[in-house]
Amino acid sequence: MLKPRSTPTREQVNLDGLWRFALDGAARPEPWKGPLDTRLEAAVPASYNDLFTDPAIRDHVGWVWYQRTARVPRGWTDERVLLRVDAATHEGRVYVDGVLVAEHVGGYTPFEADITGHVRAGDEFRLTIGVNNELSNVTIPPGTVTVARSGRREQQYKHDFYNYAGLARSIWLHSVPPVHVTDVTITTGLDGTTGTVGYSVETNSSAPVRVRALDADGAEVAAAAGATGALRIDGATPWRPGAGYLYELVIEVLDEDGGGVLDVYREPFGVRTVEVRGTEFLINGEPFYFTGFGKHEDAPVRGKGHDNAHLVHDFQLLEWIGANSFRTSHYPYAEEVLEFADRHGIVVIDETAAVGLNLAVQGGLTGRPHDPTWAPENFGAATRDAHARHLRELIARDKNHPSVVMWCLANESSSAEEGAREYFEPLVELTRELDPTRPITHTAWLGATGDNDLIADLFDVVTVNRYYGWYIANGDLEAAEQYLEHDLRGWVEKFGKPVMMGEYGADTLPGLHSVWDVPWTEEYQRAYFEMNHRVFDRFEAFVGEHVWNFADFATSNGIHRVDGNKKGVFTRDRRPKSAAHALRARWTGLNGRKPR
Ligand code: GCB
Repeated sequence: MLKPRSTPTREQVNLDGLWRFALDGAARPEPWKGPLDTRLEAAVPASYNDLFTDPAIRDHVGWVWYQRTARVPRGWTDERVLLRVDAATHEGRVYVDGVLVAEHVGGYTPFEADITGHVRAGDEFRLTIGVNNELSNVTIPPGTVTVARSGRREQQYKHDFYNYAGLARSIWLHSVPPVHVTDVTITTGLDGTTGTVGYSVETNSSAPVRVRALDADGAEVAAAAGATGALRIDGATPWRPGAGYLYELVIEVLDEDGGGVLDVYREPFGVRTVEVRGTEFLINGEPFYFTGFGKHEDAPVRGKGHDNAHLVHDFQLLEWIGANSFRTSHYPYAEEVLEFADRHGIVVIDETAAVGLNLAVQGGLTGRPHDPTWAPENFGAATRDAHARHLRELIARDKNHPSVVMWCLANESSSAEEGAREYFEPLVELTRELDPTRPITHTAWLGATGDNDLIADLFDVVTVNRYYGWYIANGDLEAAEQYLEHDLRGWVEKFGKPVMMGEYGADTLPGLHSVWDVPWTEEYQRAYFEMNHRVFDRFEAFVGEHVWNFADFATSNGIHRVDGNKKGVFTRDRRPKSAAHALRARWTGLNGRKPR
C-alpha cells in the first residue's frame, strides 16, 4: 500500500493530536452516531493504556472510541479523498459522520478508505475510530479472552510484551487525483557498477505511465516509458549498510495524448542486492555480519506510540554501540522507522506479528503435556489464513525499503511439533511468490533443535533464540557454554545454511553488582554476552548476533517479570547498562565483518 506523500498532484492533512476518547459502554451505545460523550482526551499517536490513571482503561478488554472533527481542504473538489490509518491495534472501524467506511483486523499494518462520497471539500466531518484490543486464535498475534472469577474480562496472550492498544501511529486525510498510481514495486540489481532497476507501476486506469530516476541531488539519471520496465543507472551509488544512499523514482501518469500529467508519485529506493550463498549472507555481493538487537516499539507513557524523538535517539544509540541492524521483533514497526533505516543505512529484518504460535512453550515451562499447537481448535487453517493476509499486507507495505533485507515469518513458533510443516509450507511459498528477491527466516525457540525441527530447510537463514545461562543453566556459564556450542553445532551441521542468533540475553537490574556470577547483576550480563560471543566465533557459518533486547520494555503483569523485561542493554529510558560498553567495544571493531 502506497504511503501518502505530498506531490504536485497529491496533498495530505495529518490528523494527529488530541482526540476525544471513551471506553465502549462509557459513551452512548452507538458512539459513532453523534458527539462522543466524554471528558477524556487521548493523544494520537500513542497507545491509550498508560495515558490515564484509571485502571479500568489500562486493563480494558474490548472496543474503545476515538473521535475528532476534520476539515477537507476546500481545494479538493475534484480529488478523491482518502483516509488512512497507519495502525489500529488490533482491530479498527472507521466512521465518517456515522457511516462505516472501513474495517480492518491486524494491529500493525495500515488501511485506508476512499471517503469521497461521504465528505465535501471545504466542509467539516466527524471522524470516529473504534479500536479493539482483543486477540483470539485467529488473530496475528493470537490470544484468548477469559473471564476471571471477579467477572472481569482478561486478555491472555502468549508473548511477554504488554498488549498496548489504540491509535499508535498517524492518521492521514489525503487526496489523489481521479486517475492515479495505486502501487509500485521496485527491485534492484548491480551489474558491475551499473545499477539495474526493475519497476512495475499499477494505476486505476489504462493511462500511459512514465518514470524517471533521480539521484540524491535530484539529478535525473535514467528514464523510461511504460507501466513496467527496467532502468539502468551507470556508475550507481549502491545502498550499503552504514551508507543509505537513496534514489527516487518519480512516476507520472499521463493523459491519453501524453501531454498532461494526471498524477505524480515519488518512491525512494536504494540500489542493492541481497543473497544467501552457501553459509554466507551477502549484501551487494559482500559477506555481511549482523550486529544489533531485537527491539520493541516501547516507551513510558506513549507505549507503542510512534515518536520521532525516540526514533532519532534509538538510532543514535544503535550507531554509538556499533549495531548495524535490528529485527522488528515482534511486529511490523511504523513506516517512519523503516524510512529512517533506509536513509541511515541500518539493516532490518522485518518480522510479522506472528508471535506466540506455540503451545509447547507452556508445556516446556511446566513439564505438563500441552495442547497441540497445530490443531484446528488452536492454530489451524483459519489462523494460517490470517497469517497469510498479514504477510500480504506487510510485504505490500514494506517491499520497496532497501533496509529490509529479510522477512521473518514468525517468532518462536512450535516448529518441532507435528503439523508445523503443513502450517508453514504454504506461507513460505506465498512469501516467495510475493517477494522472490529477499531471503526469509523464522526464529527457532529453545525446544526446536537441529535434530527435531521440522521446517528449517524451508528457510534461507537459520535464526535461533537461545537463553543458555538464563532460562537454562542460570548462573552456570560454564555449563551454558557447553549447551550452546552443542546446540549451534546441531543446526550448522544439519542444514548447511547461514546461522544467526536472533535472541540472547539476561535480565539485568542496573546498579546491581557482584564479584561473582550472580544473575541480574551488570557483571553477569557482560559475562553472559562474552560467553555467547566465544561460542559464536567458533562457527564459520555464523552470520550474526542480535541481542535481546535493545532496551528494557513493558510486559504484562505476572510473576516472571518485575516492572517489565529487563534484558535491555539500555534501560527503558535509554541509559546504558555496563554491558552496552562491552558490546560497543566488540561491535565497533567488527564493522559488519565476521569476527576472525
Ligand atoms: C523470547 C521471546 C521474547 C521474550 C524473551 C524473554 O524467547 O522471543 O519475546 O521477551 O524470550 O525475555 O523471555
